[in-house]
Amino acid sequence: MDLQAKLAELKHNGLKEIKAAEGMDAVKKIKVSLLGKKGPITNVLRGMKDLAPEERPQVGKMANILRDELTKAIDAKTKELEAALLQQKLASEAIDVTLPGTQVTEGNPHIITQVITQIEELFLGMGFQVVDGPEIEEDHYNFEMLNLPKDHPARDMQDTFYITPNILMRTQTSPVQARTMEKHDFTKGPLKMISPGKVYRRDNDDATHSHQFHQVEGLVIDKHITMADLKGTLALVAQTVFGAERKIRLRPSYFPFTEPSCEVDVSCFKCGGAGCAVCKQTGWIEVLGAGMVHPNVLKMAGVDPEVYGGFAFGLGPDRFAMLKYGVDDIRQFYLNDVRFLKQFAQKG
Ligand code: 2NL
Repeated sequence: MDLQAKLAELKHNGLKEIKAAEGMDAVKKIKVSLLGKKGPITNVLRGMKDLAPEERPQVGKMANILRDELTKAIDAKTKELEAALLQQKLASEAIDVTLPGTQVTEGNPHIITQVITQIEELFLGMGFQVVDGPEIEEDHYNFEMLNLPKDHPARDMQDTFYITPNILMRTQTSPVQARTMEKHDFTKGPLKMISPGKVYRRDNDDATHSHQFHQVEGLVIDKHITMADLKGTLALVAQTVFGAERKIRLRPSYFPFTEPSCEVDVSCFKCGGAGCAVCKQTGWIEVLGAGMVHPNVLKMAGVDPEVYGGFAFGLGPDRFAMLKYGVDDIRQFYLNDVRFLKQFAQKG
């Protein structure tokens, strides 16, 4: 067979082989076998020395053309296979956006947090500041500055977690108010604040007692503050939490840090005041304690009781939440049982 016929056959078979190749590896093998150093084209080019000199350019040209043709065919096949592989990959990795998503469990604010937030928003709207403070307190701020000296019998009313003789877990959030009052510059204007937070008592836990619970205390100090300011403010608290129709009434009481002091009842949100099981047939529910700031408390914070006066109150968000949502055991708030907590998820 002459060389030209051999080259034609090489072309025919080579193209056929390339066309039939079934994968990248096969193409690579074919490339080596056809175009490599030991391949037939190299062989032809090597055999040129045996040809007559006039034949050489012609055969050389044909061999080069054939090599280019086969190279092109291999490149085209490679591209074709790559495209097919990419299609395969895209198909296998495709995301079906119509499939339902994985359900993510959503949390909700704790019911106590919800009550506190509601009260905070009311007071922020009236220009009060919301102030935080330490839960581990000094005896001085927790008791002394609130008119409860070391030998005061009222200290027995509050069994306290002591850390050292002078450091304790705060039993109320009033120390935050004492700290703020002490720092306040009254030449710049009145002090209007609330201090929400967690407080601690040495108590045995039962349905109505918890060694940890919450308090929101409020304090206003200015010239010419009266008990009418107190009553108006607390009526808004009662109406915000228990409903716009609520009324409040004040009964005389005693706290060491206020004088006069009072306990505050809200008209029953269940029966509207007619008498039912919730209000024990009285029409009223006790919800907080309050009073006019004791002159000793003002003095100890460096405020002149001859010029300034104010009102203060303390309320329990735990008690508010129990009343409002009919929770009969305060311990529910601290068990973190999701089945309990998620009942209070706000919809939307
Ligand atoms: C309650 C109700 C109350 C206060 C807290 C207070 C704070 C300062 C000055 C005066 Cl800095 N008073 N707080 C006042 C009255 C009641 O809490 O049942 N407490 C045992």
